[in-house]
Amino acid sequence: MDAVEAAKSGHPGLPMGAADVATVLFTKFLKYDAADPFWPDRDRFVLSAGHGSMLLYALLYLSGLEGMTVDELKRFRQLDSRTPGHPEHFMTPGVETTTGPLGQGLATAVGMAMAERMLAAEYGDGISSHFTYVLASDGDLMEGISQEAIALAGHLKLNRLVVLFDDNGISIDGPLALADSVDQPKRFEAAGWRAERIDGHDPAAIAAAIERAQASDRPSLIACRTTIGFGAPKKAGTSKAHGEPLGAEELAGAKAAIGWNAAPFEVPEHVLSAWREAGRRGAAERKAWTDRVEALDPASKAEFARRMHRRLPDGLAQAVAELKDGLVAAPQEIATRKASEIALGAITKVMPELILGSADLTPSNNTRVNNPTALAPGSFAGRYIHYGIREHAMAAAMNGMAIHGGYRPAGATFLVFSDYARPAIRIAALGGIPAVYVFTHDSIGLGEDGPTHQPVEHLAALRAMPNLRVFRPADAVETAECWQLALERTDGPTLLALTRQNVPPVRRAASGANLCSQGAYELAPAAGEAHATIFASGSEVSVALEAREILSGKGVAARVVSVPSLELFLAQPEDRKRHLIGAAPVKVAVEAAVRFGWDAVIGPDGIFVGMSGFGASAPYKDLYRHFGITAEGVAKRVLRTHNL
Ligand SMILES: Cc1ncc(C[n+]2csc(CCOP(=O)(O)OP(=O)(O)O)c2C)c(N)n1
Repeated sequence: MDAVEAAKSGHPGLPMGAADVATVLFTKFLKYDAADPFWPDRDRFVLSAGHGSMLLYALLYLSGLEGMTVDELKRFRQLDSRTPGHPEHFMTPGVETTTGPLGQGLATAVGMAMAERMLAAEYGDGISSHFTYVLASDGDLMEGISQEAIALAGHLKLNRLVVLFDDNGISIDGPLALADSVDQPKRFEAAGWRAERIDGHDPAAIAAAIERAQASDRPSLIACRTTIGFGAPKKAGTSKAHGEPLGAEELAGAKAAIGWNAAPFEVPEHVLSAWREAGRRGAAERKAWTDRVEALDPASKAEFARRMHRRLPDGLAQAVAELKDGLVAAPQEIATRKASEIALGAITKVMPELILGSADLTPSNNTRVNNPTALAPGSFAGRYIHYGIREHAMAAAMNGMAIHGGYRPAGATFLVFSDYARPAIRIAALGGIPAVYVFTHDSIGLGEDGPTHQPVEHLAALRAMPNLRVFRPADAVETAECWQLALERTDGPTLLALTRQNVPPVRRAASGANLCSQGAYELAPAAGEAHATIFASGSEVSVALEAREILSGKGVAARVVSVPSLELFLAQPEDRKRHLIGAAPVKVAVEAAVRFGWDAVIGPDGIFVGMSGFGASAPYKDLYRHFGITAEGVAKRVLRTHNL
């Protein structure tokens, strides 16, 4: 209450309403040790209702987490504080994941619970055995992503996932009844969960329900009936307690109601010491866990540490190098999704932590390689995940697995359906989570499925997202290089946009260096002084090369620059960029997508050969002709502009 008041902004209602639930959980059940918020086998607590962030900060302060001082509480929502408006795991130790966009935390927690069981299947319950608790609000459960997430969790029987639903019947517009009449326990039960309703202000009832949840063979929903803004004389139970400070009068009234006489931000010694003791409860368990890890055989111990620290296996670079040599020696005209499958064939052999999966497009995404076992209900000794047609929960669960530690998730769907996953991709980008998206069918080149399935604006939209790296490799060699770069990255997500259709090999010469690592490189120089530079990505790189040939036949020298990652290229130092863009009078970009973003390379008067609207349904070669994305088309535009 004091912190929200001091910040003159924030949400006091949830912290006040859910304080009883959180207190029982943190002081009696949650396995954690405030001395080490990163202990791998701690219970996870995800505040999915991120707007109630002050609840979490208060809990971390009370538990005695280093760095979470009363001063930080006083700096709630201020620049560079550990107490930002919504919880950010990259800002605040003890915060398990970034939340705020409702529903994300719940779906992320599903991934954490998956990773916990998967690690247990590999290393035993002695190494991985914790619960994942979620505090979710009405808003979390109204969001569509929650349906995807609970269906996945129920199917897999993630029995160590416990959702504490802050069932206060209030959202911003007023009573929930304005817009919702779902029976949440029934909904969860229908998805394979155990569900019950309790009084969320009755500590004994809360404790008993958590005990039942811990013993369940299914994930559990505990609908805790609470009063938002509990204790505030007038605002309690109303949406007025939601998103604004209480105000002096309500604040005084709320404190008086519970006999609280301490000054603002002061916690009486006996209360604080009881909490600090709770914060130390897990110390012995942590020590016992550390001893068990120490007792692992040396190889398992080293491998466990490697994976938890996200260090790549020694064999990865070698595997990619050998693969590239093989591809150059025996060039193949294949789709880049097929090239990705080939790359994964080599990579999965050396990288057991790579967990592939698809949102029900496995045969199209080519993500299932080397015949891995798939996760199944109650069975987690697998390397493959059938997420179902749930792109959004897939991307969020990937975040959870990656943040949990021990796994590098890579999930797949069609590029056009990145829209269905985008909010979770954004969390990965914001939070520096190294997820990999294997998004195939990346342009009109997918052909007959037509414009609903043909991305045109998606590359531009995804490139616009800070800290998301988008790669669109041109052939099998570039695909191998882009996979390597995706896996080498540990500070953010990478998206691979891959073709459905076959593409000719464009990288014919061996190169030890990873030419994709700076986003662009000169693939074919001009014969003599260049009149034109043609930039292209993915499937259009071969179009650019062919155009270069045609132009050469007309006595016009052109060079081709392959741009597997436009934004990575644009982030290079100025002189490198200028050098690669070059001084040719004509600059052309070829990409079967919208122009947006390319002006940074070709300038506003550059020639763009691509799409300006939606695609159409037809065999892909017809579409390329129809939309003028052909070598002849490119050559003609170059010749026309210069009256050559
Ligand atoms: C995806 C998304 N949409 C909208 C919001 C804005 N918002 C924040 S809290 C909230 C609803 C609050 O109701 P509830 O979830 O019941 O939380 P309570 O008021 O009970 O704390 C909304 C719409 C958001 N944070 N995320």
